[in-house]
Amino acid sequence: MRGKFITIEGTEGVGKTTNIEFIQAWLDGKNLPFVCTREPGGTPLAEQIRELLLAPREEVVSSTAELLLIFAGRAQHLHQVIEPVLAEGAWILCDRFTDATYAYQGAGRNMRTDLIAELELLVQGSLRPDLTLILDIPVELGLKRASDRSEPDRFEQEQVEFFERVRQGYLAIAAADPDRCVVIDASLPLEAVQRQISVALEAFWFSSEESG
Ligand code: Z5A
Repeated sequence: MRGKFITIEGTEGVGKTTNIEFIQAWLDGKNLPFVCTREPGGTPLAEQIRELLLAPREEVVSSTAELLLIFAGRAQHLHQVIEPVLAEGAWILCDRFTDATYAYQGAGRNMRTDLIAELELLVQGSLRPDLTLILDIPVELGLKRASDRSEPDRFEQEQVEFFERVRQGYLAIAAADPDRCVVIDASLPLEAVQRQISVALEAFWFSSEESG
């Protein structure tokens, strides 16, 4: 049987990295074979593309160049990792996927979503995540949490208004696709965040067992 494809999303500093460890422990607890991966990245070539995308630079990066680099990395990641792993019956846990493109490039950079949808179709065909956890917090709180980390990358140098659009982009995706997306209130203490994640995972597990 084909594996399941779980993605985790959110704006800056929502706690994806922190909570991925929790989801990995849940998958282990269910004895499910899985691969944890990320975007941009996930293969040597796609990780090189990630470096190109995140590096701060003086040259202004065109939104179209950024979008095409993201989908180039995604095409390689799908071909090398995601598709074969799912076909073998293992699960994929991916830190960001195409919802990030709709949120960051679509809502954040004001790029046309019909163009993003065309690239999505070209690169992914009909493949979509089975479950997406969208960690949501007020932008200012996320930026505060993230501010203690290393030097800001090219995205982290954006203004608050950019991240507000990204946040609203994610909430619109969740509203449009409630069967796949679960919004998690990530502003709460970690234990409360992980309780919500656990409920979402158990509900998903139950429905995938039911559907065979
Ligand atoms: N990007 C894009 O534009 N288009 C695309 O299609 C894709 C990506 C796929 C890199 O992503 C950039 O790529 C991203 C969008 C763009 N740019 N931005 N911004 P990334 O996922 O690698 O980078 P990131 O967003 O900066 O994620 P991160 O580094 O993994 O951070 P995080 O997961 O959101 O947060 P964290 O490191 O787990 O937590 C931050 C801090 O908060 C940390 O000190 C924690 O201990 C603390 N924390 C976490 N949870 C809590 C709670 N509940 N309470 C209190 N403190 C907490």
